[in-house]
Amino acid sequence: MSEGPIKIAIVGPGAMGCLFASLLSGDGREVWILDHRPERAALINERGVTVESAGKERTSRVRASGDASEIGPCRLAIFCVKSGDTESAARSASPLVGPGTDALSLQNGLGNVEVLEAAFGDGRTLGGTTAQGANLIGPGRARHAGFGETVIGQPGGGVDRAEAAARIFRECGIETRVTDDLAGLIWSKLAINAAINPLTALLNVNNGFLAECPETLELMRLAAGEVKAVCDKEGIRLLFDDPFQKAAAVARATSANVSSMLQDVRAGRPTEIGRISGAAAERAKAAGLDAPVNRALYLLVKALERSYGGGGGKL
Ligand code: KPL
Repeated sequence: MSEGPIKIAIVGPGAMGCLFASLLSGDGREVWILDHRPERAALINERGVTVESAGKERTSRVRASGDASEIGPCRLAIFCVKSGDTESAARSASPLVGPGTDALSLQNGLGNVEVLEAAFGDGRTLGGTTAQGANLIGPGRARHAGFGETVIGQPGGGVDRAEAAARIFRECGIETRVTDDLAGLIWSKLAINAAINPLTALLNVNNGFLAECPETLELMRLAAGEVKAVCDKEGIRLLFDDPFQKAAAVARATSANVSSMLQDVRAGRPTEIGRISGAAAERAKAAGLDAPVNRALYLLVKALERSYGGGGGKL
């Protein structure tokens, strides 16, 4: 890739996509959003991306396009689409990925890095998690709802490419660390999401409610425990000893947050339940274990999606 400004593409203009586009913009970096809806891309080109944070608004000059070949190869292609859309997003994003590109998934759930590897080949992908939180409040507009560490790892071990990507994030003031255990990182986030997201979506409550209610605490304990049992059997090291206690602490720390899954339900969008509770239940089955709570949460959220998706109709 030629020398010049660092070119970064964000794949997906949702809450996290807008937040990262805004955080990474500036200082001569060329930040693009790849948006499959050309009319929204046109709006972002006209108005930029605006993020509200602690009562202040910041508008950043970010370019957007519905056509990845207009953007061309980037230093980083950061996937922020819903995990159910990773495959189709990877197909349309392929012109973003050249010899000097790292395709980085910052998505929830299992399987995203594997989809990117299948699309772009070994040695081109990175995975990560972020404790940053955001809510979408309009096209190209997000509210920064939570602050915290972003962690990046690379599949197959080593940290050189992850460290280079983390350096770009840190230069933009984004608190970022690198791990040499990407599987442990992804499964640790999965345990938290499996304990929090479906319950908030089903009960229509903020994260904090779950940590105050004895019944939801018990369901969180069971869901997180099932994820830990898979990890113990498969030799995956979680970042904490007790995923239930960690999930309860995250629910308390993000008590005012509307989880990403509840945001999807409120917006009438498909959720990421298949890559969270569904994937946890499948991996448990493959390991010869039962995960009845994750399976039930998966089925309940799928039924909820159908109720607003035109299947049964809401009363
Ligand atoms: O990652 C999250 C999400 O909403 O997807 C949590 C940790 C639950 C914070 O809201």
